[in-house]
Amino acid sequence: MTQDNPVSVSREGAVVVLTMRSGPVNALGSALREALRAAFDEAAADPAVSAIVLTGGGRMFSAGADISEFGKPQSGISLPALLDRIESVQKPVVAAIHGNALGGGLETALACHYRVALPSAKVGLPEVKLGILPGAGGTQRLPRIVGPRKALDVIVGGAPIGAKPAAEMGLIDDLAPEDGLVAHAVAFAERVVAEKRPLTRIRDRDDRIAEGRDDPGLFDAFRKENARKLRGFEAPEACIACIEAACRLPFEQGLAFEREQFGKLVSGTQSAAQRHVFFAERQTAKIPDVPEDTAPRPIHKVGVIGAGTMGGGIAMNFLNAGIPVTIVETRQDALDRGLKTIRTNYENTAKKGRLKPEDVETRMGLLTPTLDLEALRDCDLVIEAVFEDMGIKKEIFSKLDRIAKPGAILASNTSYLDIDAIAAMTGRPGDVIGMHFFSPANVMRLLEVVRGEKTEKDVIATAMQLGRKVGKIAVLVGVCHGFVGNRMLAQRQREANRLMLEGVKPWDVDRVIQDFGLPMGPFAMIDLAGLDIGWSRETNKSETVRDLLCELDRRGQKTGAGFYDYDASRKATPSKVTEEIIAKVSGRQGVAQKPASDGEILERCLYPMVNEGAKILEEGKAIRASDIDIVWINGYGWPVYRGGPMFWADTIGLPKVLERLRAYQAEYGDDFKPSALLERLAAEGKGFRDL
Ligand code: 3H9
Repeated sequence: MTQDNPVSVSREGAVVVLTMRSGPVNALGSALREALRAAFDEAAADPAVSAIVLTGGGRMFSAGADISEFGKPQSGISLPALLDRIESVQKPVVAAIHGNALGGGLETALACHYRVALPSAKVGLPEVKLGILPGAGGTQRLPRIVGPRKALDVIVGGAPIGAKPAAEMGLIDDLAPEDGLVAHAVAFAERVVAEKRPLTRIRDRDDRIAEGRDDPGLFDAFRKENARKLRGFEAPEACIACIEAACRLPFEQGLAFEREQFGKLVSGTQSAAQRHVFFAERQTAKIPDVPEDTAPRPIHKVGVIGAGTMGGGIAMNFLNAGIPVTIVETRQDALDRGLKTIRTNYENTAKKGRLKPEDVETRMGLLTPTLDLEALRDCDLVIEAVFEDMGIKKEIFSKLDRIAKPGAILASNTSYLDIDAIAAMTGRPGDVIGMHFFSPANVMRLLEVVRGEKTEKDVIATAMQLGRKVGKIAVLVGVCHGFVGNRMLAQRQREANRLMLEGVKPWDVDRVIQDFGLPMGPFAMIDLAGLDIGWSRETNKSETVRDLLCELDRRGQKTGAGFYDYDASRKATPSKVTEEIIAKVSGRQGVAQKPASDGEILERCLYPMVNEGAKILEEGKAIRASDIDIVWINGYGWPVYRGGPMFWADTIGLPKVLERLRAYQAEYGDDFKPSALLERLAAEGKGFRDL
């Protein structure tokens, strides 16, 4: 075998050990598949070989099919055909699993006759998260070994499971000591040979799938239970149908059904979108002018200024990761309230069984509350999270400049304001950065890291890595009003408002946006956030619908009414009062009343966002279009199966988006003026994907 062979072969007595060695995750690309076929053929034909152990080199067994090959013409043996070959070998084949066996990786292990794993290993079928289903027999073999009920959880849920619970389910035959996987698997194989155990092929089992035949209602019950979570996605239903087929059809027919469903999904838009998101998430970590080996600054202690909703949520991220936090407030009652909220959050998590009761105390023990800004002296990172007032922020940063130790990173959680102006209040603008968390900050995955004009590269590297460490997806953005997410959101909110004044009901706008797949529409979102953000009776002249609603104390969900009326369980119903106010305001402003179709509502709300995204790219405020997609998916709940606004625009075709923007520009003016980048890409027949 040549040195480049992605399968290395060694012998332990009469047992052959085949080790996959391909890239960081042993993705089962064509070269690896071909090499495996050759190695299995050779070992099967060699009379001196009594059994075969298949294992992975490097960090894991295998992360599955090579996702980057989807959508391209297939070369070499297909994965299902390879697995057929492995399963039909007339000698025991034992998979030895460490790290991960995911997707096609686990399917490969399921085609082996036995599976041995390290207790630390994880196995799973996460294909559904890529908009596909396990297409190499996973939907047919897994139910035959764990039963359809558990198979539904594993395949439709997509979350990996630890080797120990997998062993309890019968998915893993034996657990090996952490330091001796291959030796253990070889001994296991030798035992199987010595005991002359018959070859066990999962395809031949049907005891576990009887459960699905006896109780076919279990599938509909599962559909019902998960309807809300699965809304809009195509792959989960196909997964369920395949598991149903596994219970109903002979193995080969079930496989054929799976193959057909897989083919439909893999060539569809949803899967393309979800695969785009997979790679886009990983791209966010790559910053062209900040080398990957840039040494981050050590962060052992974090300071948070402000114990309100944002400050408390931000602090929790670090406490969860075991990093001590000093939290500062100006008043004792505010500090007490903030601490109480954090504790209640932890206690509620513990009540749900997702946190051990003793961990509540461990985490609270890492938190130091204080009214004294000077207490931030020994922090490596300080995050300011007070309300959005430039004057106050400037004052805080000039104080921090005096207090913080040299080299400490000074961050602002501002969601709109100019980081450069804030940095200019210090004698160390290179240490200043934006870290914009999204509410609730302990839950939402997005972190916009805002790079100022003078921010040092190691400060950027630190913020990005720390974000990942606390479980966020960090996206680097530039300084501009609202950064990437809120800057684009403002476009949608403006157009939603215009539609409303033209007589389209807020609930109709919300319905269209929700049907598109976002968790809520623009008006429901304002009701949730509170209509009175930035409003005060004294300063507002009562001209907008929002002002008038606030004056009636309709300030959103928290007051039981906003654009909608809310009952005690916060269920929203359309409001006559709101309708009257809208009619009054639009009459006063002389806005022509005009109905809009659902299609028009969608275009008018979302195309200006795409256009703004293009401007953001033009101005270099985001590194790549896919970063914008990640912001919208993780910060605002953009449906992952639509791949983010920029990917979505590509699926529509930029010439069409451009044509509609021009039409709306002719009617409504330059709010719809297409960006130069959009014009150029459309003219060149390109998409954002080509940038
Ligand atoms: C499947 O199996 C279909 C079959 O059922 C049917 C076929 C017919 N392919 O995530 P990381 C890259 S579908 C290609 O940073 P970690 C990744 O992009 C597959 N590339 O590492 C990255 O590249 P770069 C079902 C892949 O340690 C590098 O490897 N399987 C694949 O944080 C390192 O990855 C899955 O959905 C792949 N399958 O996490 C599992 N996987 O360095 C997908 C990774 O250029 N993978 N790459 O940025 C994962 O969830 C994580 O990679 C894993 C490791 C947890 C394994």
